[in-house]
Amino acid sequence: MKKKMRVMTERPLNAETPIEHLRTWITANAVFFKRNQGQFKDLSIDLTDWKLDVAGLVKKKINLPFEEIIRLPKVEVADTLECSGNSRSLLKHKASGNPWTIGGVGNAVWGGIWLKDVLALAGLKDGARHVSFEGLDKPLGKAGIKFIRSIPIDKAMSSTLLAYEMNGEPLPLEHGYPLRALALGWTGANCVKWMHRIEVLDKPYEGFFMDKVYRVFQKGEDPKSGEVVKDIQIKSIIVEPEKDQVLSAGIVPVRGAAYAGEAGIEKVEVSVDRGKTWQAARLVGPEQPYAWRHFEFLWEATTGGDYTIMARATDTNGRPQPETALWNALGYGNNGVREHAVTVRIKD
Ligand SMILES: Nc1nc2c(c(=O)[nH]1)N[C@H]1C(S)=C(S)[C@@H](COP(=O)(O)O)O[C@H]1N2
Ligand SMILES: [Mo]
Repeated sequence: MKKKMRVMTERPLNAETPIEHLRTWITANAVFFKRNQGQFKDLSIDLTDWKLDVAGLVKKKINLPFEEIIRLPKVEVADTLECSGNSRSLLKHKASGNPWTIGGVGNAVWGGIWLKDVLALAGLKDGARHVSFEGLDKPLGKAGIKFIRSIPIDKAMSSTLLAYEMNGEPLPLEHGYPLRALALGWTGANCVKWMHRIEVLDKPYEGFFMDKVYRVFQKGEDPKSGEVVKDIQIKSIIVEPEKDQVLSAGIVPVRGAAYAGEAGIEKVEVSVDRGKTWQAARLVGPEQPYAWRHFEFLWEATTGGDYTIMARATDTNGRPQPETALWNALGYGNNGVREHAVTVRIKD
């Protein structure tokens, strides 16, 4: 029996994908990680009165019913989505937030339309610099904080999708039905779900989810002084064998996935001696922009004992995965080689 998702919080739902479901290139919708700031389960979205509003620095404000969205040219693209906080619990020094292990990531083929086609219908005014997305989920707390995020205009015009399908199915409610933004290769926070409003702005949107969180800063610093979390940084995860597994001597396949956001994967190397020596892994499976690449290394384990396995990826811009992650107060972007080491035992 395949394992169910690892639920971290029930309301709102935050749950990660079990490792064994990270072994396929496509992550099935049912086990795809779920990350929510607010409640959505009681949202009743009726397509007949749903509309996408486009406002702000546009020549003509528009609102598009769903039938018009699906009449625009359809594209299908793969995109590996990762929560900024993924692997947080593997950091050596604790950081606050959901205790993700490695399952806050998944790869899907998304069907939808290019954001640039929608912006072209409205027409951009001079001074358009950012595009904000607003979700329909329940605003948070007494202040009624809405999930609103903005991305720079270049990203919006070059490689941002508005998705209404996920792996060939209508976008599931948990993943943002009926429409979500997908800034391809960028972390989940930039990919607003249950989207119903786009506003074109002259500067980044100011609000809780832009200024207080999803920024890289140190303890005691003003969150706003830190960089906004944008593109996914190079990383690799080992999905087989699993930590603490006891294995027989012989050929032990070491498998995993590597991803680098907007960049591709050039190579992955594997070490079975805690990083002393490295050998090339074979890249396997589909190779597509914005999508992870799986790798495999057949390790000949001859002698019994404990072994620490590590993987190290390099992206197509020649940037290597860092040996240890850059620590920050909210524990974002843990992509350290050492933090992702897996220790196993080979039986004598
Ligand atoms: N409206 C809305 N969009 C949202 C969120 C949210 O809480 N509300 N969470 C974001 C975060 S932090 C992540 S990691 C992704 C998770 O997408 P998933 O649940 O489809 O995997 O959605 C993003 N979009
Ligand atoms: Mo996230």
